[in-house]
Amino acid sequence: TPRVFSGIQPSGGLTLGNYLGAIKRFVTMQDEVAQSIYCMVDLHAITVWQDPKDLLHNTRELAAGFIASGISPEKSILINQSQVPEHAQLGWIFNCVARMGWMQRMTQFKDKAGKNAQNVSLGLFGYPALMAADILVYHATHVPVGEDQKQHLELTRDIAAKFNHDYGVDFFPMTEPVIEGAATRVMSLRDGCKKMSKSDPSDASRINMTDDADVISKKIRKAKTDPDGLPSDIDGLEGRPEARNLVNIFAALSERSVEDVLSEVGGQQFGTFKPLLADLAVAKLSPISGEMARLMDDPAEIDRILARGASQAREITAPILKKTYEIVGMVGPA
Ligand code: AQP
Repeated sequence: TPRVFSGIQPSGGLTLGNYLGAIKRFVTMQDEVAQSIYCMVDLHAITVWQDPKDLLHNTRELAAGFIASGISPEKSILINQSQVPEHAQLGWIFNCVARMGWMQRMTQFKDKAGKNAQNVSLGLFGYPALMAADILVYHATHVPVGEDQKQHLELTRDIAAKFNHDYGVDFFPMTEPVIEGAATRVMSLRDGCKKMSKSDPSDASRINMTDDADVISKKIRKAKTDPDGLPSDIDGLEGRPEARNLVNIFAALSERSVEDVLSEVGGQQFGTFKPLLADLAVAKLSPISGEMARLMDDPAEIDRILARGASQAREITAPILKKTYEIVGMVGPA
């Protein structure tokens, strides 16, 4: 039976990229499959420095963002990674399955390490092995993600296949990525060739889920564009990454196809289109940020939801870890 798992790092506030590329799909999938698990991956977040106060705040705010976006703790299991220890336990085993050469090819590592590869944490290098454990400790079959995670999901399959092969078992499933829709790669508002990211030093590059209506409108008004008007078909977006990005965002927010949107707005100047986009973004995002703020007034309730999620999760992860230990030849969890 299909089982869905996905996670987001509490490494900052949620962005429109996280919402359109991941969370929106999480919400629809919770009704399509029998079981879905959504995770705040705090162990991943600390692969780069996080101020402890910020990490704690961002983890709770991310949980609030999930719930405010429509993920129901009754329908899905909502967890914080460090509260389910089997993630890290299986992660260690996968550190011993994954090969250095595989990790060195990961473009996210290369991007994040930059020229500084000797000075980043060992955890950042091993990130994809822990991510494989996050998924496989549930035997998850489907993982909704943005385009940027495709390579890590291929690595997850490589790890599962090598484990199964080395130990002569058919234990871990081959997980399918689910990468769908107009906004699988939302780009920076300042540079149409760069991903919108919570850790981009420029706040103007992204829309945060907690931005108010004025800030959203201002950021969209100031978003980089080219001098031409909007084309009436997709071919006209060729070589125009900023125009494509704004149209993709419009399509994803309004749940229409890019073709359909262009048939309506084709011919408009950005001076006309941007206010339409801003109004749409405010209409879709304000109810979510309002609900997030309301939930954040009661952090103890968020903690209770996460504690309940962790105990539901461990009913799945503990037997899978136990079986893994048996396969590997370990005496087993005490
Ligand atoms: N710009 C994006 N467009 C579409 N999807 C995106 N995702 C992230 N950015 C975009 C998707 O959101 C999920 C969670 O991502 P993450 O928080 O685990 O890490 P990330 O991909 O590294 O996201 P950020 O915002 O760029 O965080 P930082 O700046 O901390 O690295 C994933 O499914 C991702 O595809």
